[in-house]
Amino acid sequence: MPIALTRAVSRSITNCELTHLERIPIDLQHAREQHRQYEIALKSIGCEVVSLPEMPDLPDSVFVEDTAVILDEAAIITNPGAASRRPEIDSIAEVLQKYRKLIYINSPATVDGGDVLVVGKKIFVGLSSRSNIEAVAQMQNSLESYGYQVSGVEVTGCLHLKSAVTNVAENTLLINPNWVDKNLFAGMDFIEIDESEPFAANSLLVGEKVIYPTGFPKTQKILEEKGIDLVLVDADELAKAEGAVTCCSLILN
Ligand code: CIR
Repeated sequence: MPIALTRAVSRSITNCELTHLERIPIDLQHAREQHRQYEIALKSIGCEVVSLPEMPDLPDSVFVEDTAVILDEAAIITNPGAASRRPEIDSIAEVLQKYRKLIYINSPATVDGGDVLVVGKKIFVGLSSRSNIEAVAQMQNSLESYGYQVSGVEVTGCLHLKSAVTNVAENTLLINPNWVDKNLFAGMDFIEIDESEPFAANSLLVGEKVIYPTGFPKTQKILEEKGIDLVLVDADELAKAEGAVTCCSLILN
């Protein structure tokens, strides 16, 4: 049974980091209800949900994805690109050390988990405002012995690489080709988002099911027509904090 680590929405979420979005009010109760539904969706697809307590003073702490990268052999504890998010990592490391050997990323390297796309033994790191080439080098160094190949990829127009591209099935990527170049992922199959829904590329694959937001009906239809098995969740309240469905969990297979 996969384990999904989540963390309760912080009461200070309204002070979250924002890069590409204007700040608009976030309804805490609504965000918490949608987060609860997300946890229910994770359980419905067979995950054991380990729900960590709220961190009242860390606005973005619900977005646990950014604090770690889970591999079969180890967990990378990131050094988040936004200084406000670095205090999130210690408590995640404390939990993850029960399940995995830990590998730490150290300054000047910075990386957010949202920038790290793992496809088999290939690891793509978005070179974004949060993640840099030093992190690519540190990850390559630490993971070479496990057979991983780590590369940095340019990403534009969005916060993280996984805003632009995620796995939706074995060897198949859901992608916004305006934000990341398809040619970087040689040998993969692609499903392109509907162009009118630029934020539609973030989906969470667990086993053969995909947790997917209700806000992108055109891309949803494209996915359904391709036979992707979707579990739909409302995620528009946390989207105001620039978070999406991958961001709210760490999955340990
Ligand atoms: C941030 O800017 O760090 C948060 N407001 C949003 C993080 C979303 N995380 C993700 O896409 N992995």
